[in-house]
Amino acid sequence: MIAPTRLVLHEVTMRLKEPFRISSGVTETRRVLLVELTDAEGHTGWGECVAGETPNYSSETVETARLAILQWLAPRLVGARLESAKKVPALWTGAVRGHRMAKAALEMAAWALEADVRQVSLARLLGGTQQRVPVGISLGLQETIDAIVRRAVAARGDGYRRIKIKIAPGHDAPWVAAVREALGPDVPLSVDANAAYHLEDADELGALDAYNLVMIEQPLAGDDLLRHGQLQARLRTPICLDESIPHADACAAALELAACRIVNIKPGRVGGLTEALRIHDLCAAEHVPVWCGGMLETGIGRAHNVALASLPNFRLPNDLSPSARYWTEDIVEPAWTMTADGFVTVPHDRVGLGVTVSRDRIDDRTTHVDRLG
Ligand code: OSB
Ligand code: MG
Repeated sequence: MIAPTRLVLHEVTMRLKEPFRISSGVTETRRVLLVELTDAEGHTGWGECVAGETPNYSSETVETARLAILQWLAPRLVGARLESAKKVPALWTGAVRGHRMAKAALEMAAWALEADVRQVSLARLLGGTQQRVPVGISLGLQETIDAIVRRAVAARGDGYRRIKIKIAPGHDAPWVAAVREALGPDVPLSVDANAAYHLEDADELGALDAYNLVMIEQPLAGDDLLRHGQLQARLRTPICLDESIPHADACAAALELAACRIVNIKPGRVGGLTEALRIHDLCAAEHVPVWCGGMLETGIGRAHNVALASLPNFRLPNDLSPSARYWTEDIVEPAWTMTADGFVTVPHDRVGLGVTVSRDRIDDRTTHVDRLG
């Protein structure tokens, strides 16, 4: 049973160690909404909203998420009594369309609250089975081929088990060729276009078949499953969908259309962990491997992602880089780390998120607070 009575919405500002550029925009500083849910007994659950400052990855932003949370979502959650966090999405069914990143921040906080109430790890509560999960790195677009090659080689040295580079028109085949050449033939390498191409670019994308890539992530528009199916039929390299999978039904449609052979699950993108579990189970039944993507999360969102990635069908390296890759100082303790051979340990033996949220560090970075209840 969970019965949240109070919500605090903290907005913190976190400066990335290095700007992160994708085909549609660049992030230098993250403004992050953190959800703190508590019940009358003092149990706590934290969630993080992955919406960005601008609507370049998704239509949601920090401001739309704040509005949705305060105006429509939290009033239905705070004061509710629910059998489990799995029942949270039903509070909003029909009444609130979309706003999945806003929903996810609350829903994930509810899962963390339930783990605290039950005194189990979030990983166990979700049904996670893996003791450690493999980590891949996502490298942003660089100014020069030399710069991306240097970063890829450094990442290999750090032990990452898969290296992904962002691509965009004008930053593709020659860049991928140089990275593949520098890494050698066997290092798992993938690319992510963040929806920058059109089906008319199929020849350019087909040229990437030469580089033995694990996958091409989200080549076409997020709402274009049909053309992803047409493109996949022309490529040897598996397509992985990210932006195109906002919920389990879209995933089912993608698989029916053979629009991808791999699925990137981000709980923050799909409305939370309940929907992420549905996508996981659907893909497992269809023998389609999944992996957990990242949204430059703080240690709180990362904790949820690590717990989710411990489920059995997460069979490819996940974008779960250690805290130190992004932040001078994370807001959880201990910071998230990676072993020399590229794994993150799942904290099955600790209650809840498996890390302690540092209230002092949050307070130091807080620019705005809203309260309900
Ligand atoms: O497409 O996976 C993406 C970051 C912001 C927006 C979209 C994406 C990303 C990443 C970052 O690739 C991965 C990470 O958190 O390390
Ligand atoms: Mg992606």
